[in-house]
Amino acid sequence: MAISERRRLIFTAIAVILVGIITGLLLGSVLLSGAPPTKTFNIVNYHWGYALYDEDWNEIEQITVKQGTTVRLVAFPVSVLSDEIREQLWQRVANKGFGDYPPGDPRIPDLVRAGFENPSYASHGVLILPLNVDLRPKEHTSTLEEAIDSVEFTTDAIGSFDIVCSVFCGIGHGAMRLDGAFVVK
Ligand SMILES: [Cu+2]
Repeated sequence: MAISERRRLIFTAIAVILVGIITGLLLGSVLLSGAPPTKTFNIVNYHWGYALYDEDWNEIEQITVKQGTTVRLVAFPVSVLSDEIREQLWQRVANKGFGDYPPGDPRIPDLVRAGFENPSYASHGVLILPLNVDLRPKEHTSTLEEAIDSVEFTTDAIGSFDIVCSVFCGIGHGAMRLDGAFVVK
C-alpha cells in the first residue's frame, strides 16, 4: 500500500470518528436540555373558599412544585362545575360557617344556592401576591373561555405562599383565603 493511500485512509478514519463524536455530543445536549413539562393545576373559587385540583381533577391539599418548574394555574368559577361538585363545596361553607351563621348551620347551603341562581352572584379572585399571580375567573358567562382565567410562569423563589381573594365578593371576602396553598421546594 502506498504511503499516500495509507495516509488518506487514516485521515478518513479520523474524520469519521470525529463526526461520530460531534453528532453524539449534539444529540446528547439536545436530549438533556429538553425543557421539563409544564405542570398544570386547577383552582376553583366559590362563596367562600378555594378548592385545589391536579390536572386530572384529583383534589389536593396544596400545590407543591420544585423550584424552576414551569407551572400553569387555571382558575375556574363554580358556575362551570357540575351540580355535584358545587353542592360539595357549599357544604364546606356550611361546615365553616360565615357571618351570623355558625359552623354547621343547615341553612347555609340553601342560602348560597339561592345566591348562585342570581346572575350577579359574585366572582372571586386568586391572588398570590409574591408571585404576581392575580386570576379573575368570572361567574355566569356564556362561554368557558370567558369564565376561566389562567397564567403560566416558572417558579423562582422557594417558599410557602397563600392564596387570597382580590375581588370584593361580599360578607365572606375577608375569610376567603387558603394559607400555604402554593409551596415551592
Ligand atoms: Cu373576595
